[in-house]
Amino acid sequence: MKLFIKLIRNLLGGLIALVDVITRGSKKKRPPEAQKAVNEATQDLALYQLFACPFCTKTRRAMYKLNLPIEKRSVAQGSAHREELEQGGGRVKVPCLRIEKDGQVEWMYESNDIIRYLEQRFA
Ligand SMILES: N[C@@H](CCC(=O)N[C@@H](CS)C(=O)NCC(=O)O)C(=O)O
Repeated sequence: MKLFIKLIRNLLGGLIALVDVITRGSKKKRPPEAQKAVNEATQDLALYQLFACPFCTKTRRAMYKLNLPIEKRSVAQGSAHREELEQGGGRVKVPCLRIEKDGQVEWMYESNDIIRYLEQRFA
């Protein structure tokens, strides 16, 4: 039964991710120099996520819309990124944005907080 629920959840999550890709539309356009600066700034960010997680889809959609090439790190079972997230952030919950600034690392959980942070910094 548990396995069946997991399967349905993953199927629904995958469907939401697919609909997102089909309907996401266009990215934010910036002059080349501005986009270059944004690309550089996003190198200090990484999104820990799962493909079929609807909260991750929502966050990836915001990243796409804002044209942010943030590295996505899957925390699938057994992956090294899952370990990193657990050790660094304290729990395996996604999405989680890893923010590195002046040698300090912050782990930001909650899709709404992540989206707000990205919009305030890059919109
Ligand atoms: N309120 C959170 C919900 C995130 C959430 O429930 N993520 C699920 C995957 S879809 C998860 O990681 N669950 C594991 C847990 O909560 O420990 C958000 O908006 O980011």
